[in-house]
Amino acid sequence: MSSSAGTYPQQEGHAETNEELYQRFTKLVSSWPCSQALSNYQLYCHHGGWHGSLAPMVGTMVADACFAARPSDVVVATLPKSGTTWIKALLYSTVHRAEHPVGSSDHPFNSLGPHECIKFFEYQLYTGNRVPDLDELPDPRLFATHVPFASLPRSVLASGCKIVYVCRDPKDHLISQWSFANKFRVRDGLEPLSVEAAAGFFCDGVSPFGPYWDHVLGYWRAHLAHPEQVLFFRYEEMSRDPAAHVRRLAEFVGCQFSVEEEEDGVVDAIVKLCSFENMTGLEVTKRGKTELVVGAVENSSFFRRGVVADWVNHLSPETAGRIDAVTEARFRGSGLLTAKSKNKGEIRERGIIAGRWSKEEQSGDLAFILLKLKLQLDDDKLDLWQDHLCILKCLVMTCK
Ligand code: PPS
Repeated sequence: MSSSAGTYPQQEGHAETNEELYQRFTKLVSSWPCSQALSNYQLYCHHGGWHGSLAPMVGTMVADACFAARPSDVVVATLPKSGTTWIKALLYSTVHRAEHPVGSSDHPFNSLGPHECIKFFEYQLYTGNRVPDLDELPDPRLFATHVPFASLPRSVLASGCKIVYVCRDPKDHLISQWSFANKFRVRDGLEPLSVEAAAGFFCDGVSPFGPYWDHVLGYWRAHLAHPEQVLFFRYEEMSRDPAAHVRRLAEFVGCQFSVEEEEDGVVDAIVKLCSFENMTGLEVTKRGKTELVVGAVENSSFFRRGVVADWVNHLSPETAGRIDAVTEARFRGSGLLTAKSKNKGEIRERGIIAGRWSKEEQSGDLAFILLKLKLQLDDDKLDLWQDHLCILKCLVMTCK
């Protein structure tokens, strides 16, 4: 992909160079309030809303000004630490399965990480005074972004192109973000943040591309209004039934699996290829790096544990309760908190909070939990194991 050395017309009679465009936006973002908070970078606050570090915010504005979307484009949108790497891998391997069959010795994943296969507007494409020439990319072009719905490049919305959003339980998102930020804080000679301090910033909305709740609600509402344009996945549901999500993803972007492909096990092969276990074993994950505007990041940093409800190992019940209370208050009435379909074979939508506690569970009634497990084991085996394992862990932590 080449970078145009051209100019961007700011207004009639004046052509702004790319460098001037970047300088103008850098000056603007630098004038906004900022705070380090839950990051290893200064996070700038835009219109009292979202928080991002300087270069990606500038890149976002340049993308807004210069990116020309096509209706056939697909944009992956996520908060950081919500399953971006995973959905990029699933989308890329699904869309490109004809020219890159899963299992082929020259599959791109043998030499490129998912972030190289599907690039971020604000971290990779619109960086370093460049306005890339993306016209030469074949259809469908695949892009990614962490920005809130309202800050998407305007042409994305106008073109009607597809958006694939993934959200994650806020507590797991926080723990993943906190671990990631601390790694870089230590590298940069900063004190690591305590998890309680991180949770405090998070609840105040000062987290990368946060507030979390505004980000999720923005895409959720867009999904409700335009389900054919915005697909909404949850990390927890993807973990429960990745194959159903791969099928849904393929259907959404218009490349359904044929009967032959189904019979040949292509869906399961994609799930396996993109699984945490497989991806972490690849040489490119172990030794490769991805160039981002904030610096080169080791590919291994995008993988940590890859499980649902790891928050129980880090958050006290009080802190978890505080985050859940904010989530319940912010998401009440949105439809994001409630459980939906129970039909076999369909993607089942459940509340956004992983390891949700019922009244009995909150009061720590172990007998009730075990009884419920016994009664419902056949029907809801996986869900219950997942949820109740968390609760039991919490009880053990509380008893300690
Ligand atoms: S980033 O930096 O925004 O791209 O990070 P992101 O990929 O959104 O989130 C990283 C978390 O996702 C987990 N992960 C995966 N889970 C399941 N399957 C696969 N293939 C996978 N790849 C990455 C990763 O481990 C991070 O979660 P935590 O909870 O920290 O383990």
